[in-house]
Amino acid sequence: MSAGDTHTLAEAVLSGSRRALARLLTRVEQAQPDAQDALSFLFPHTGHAHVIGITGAPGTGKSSLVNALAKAYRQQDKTVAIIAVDPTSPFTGGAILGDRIRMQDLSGDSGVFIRSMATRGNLGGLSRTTRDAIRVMDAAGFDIILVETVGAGQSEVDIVRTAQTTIVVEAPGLGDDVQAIKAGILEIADILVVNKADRPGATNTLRALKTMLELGHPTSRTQTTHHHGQLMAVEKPVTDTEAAFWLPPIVETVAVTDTSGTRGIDNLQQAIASHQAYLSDGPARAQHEYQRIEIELYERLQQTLIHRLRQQLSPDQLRQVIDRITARELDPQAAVDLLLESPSLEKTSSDVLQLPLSGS
Ligand SMILES: Nc1nc2c(ncn2[C@@H]2O[C@H](COP(=O)(O)OP(=O)(O)OP(=O)(O)O)[C@@H](O)[C@H]2O)c(=O)[nH]1
Ligand SMILES: [Mg+2]
Repeated sequence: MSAGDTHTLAEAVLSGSRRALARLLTRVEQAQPDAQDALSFLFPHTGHAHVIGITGAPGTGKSSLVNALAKAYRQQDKTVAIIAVDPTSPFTGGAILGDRIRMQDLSGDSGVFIRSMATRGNLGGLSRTTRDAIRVMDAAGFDIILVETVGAGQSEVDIVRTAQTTIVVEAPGLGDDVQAIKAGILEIADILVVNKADRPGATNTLRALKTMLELGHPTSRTQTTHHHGQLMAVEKPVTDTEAAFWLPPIVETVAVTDTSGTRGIDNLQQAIASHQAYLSDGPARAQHEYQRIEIELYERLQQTLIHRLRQQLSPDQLRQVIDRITARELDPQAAVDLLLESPSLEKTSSDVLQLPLSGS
């Protein structure tokens, strides 16, 4: 495909073609060199969508929630794009097949666009591809972009950082109450959901989450203190700086529709809207966006620099350096300095900012 074709494709995306959108997403996913041109072209048209990340342990009901949320947004006439990121299974994987079936009742609605991304062996890195896919969807004009990832490792945390609002989903009956929640995942939550509230144990999960939040969050209203040798809970006074913090609300939901119908989806939508309002209020927004872009920039710089180095160093050079470290002639940091100073690399530092960021 020529640069002109990519341009046409990107323009078709802007004018609302779903076919062009699907084709461009494939190019982005495969890290095709010309995809970068399209991304650059589309970038000025991004920044309008509200990107909502939904993460949590496997089977907590993320896809079911995405489905319910998408329907609720459609009822408000908002257009919705969905990205289900599966870091492990191949494209035909069971999880994604399951998602397709769960989200079937959304198909046929042109205001909804669903994309699964199975990214094992992905060329450009999982979080970068996800970010790029989100940007394409954003440029395509969707109001809401829902990104589902399994909250299991660092890469998922990275993906979630792409979102403006992050929802961490917990459910009862996944082992020892809150054990299923990794501390790192909890920290990134803007909203906590206890899904499967119809199941026994939901109250325990809710209570455990509340305790964890109250102990761990900077805006926590209650603090424990020792008083005459007894542990007591005390209320902290509200200060101005604290008012600028966001205390993650906990929302109970039932996401399945088969028997009793869904529950709490409206509350979840309200929590999302409140978070969006909080974000669009002055300093919080600027800070949030700055952080997200900073993370992305470092990630791209890192990938590009490493790629550039790999291209310029021969495997022999690398092997020699490793041998010298093994022989204790060089320490690893001195080796890094040496490699960066190598004459063949002189161009690297000055050229890096002009490099295309596709990394391919
Ligand atoms: N009882 C009950 N079951 C639910 C609820 N939400 C989802 N489920 C069921 O839980 C199972 C897992 O739901 P999914 O939506 O696929 O969960 P997930 O978190 O997307 O799963 P993975 O993507 O595989 O990690 C399915 O059988 C759902 O029908 C709920 O609110 N109550
Ligand atoms: Mg799922």
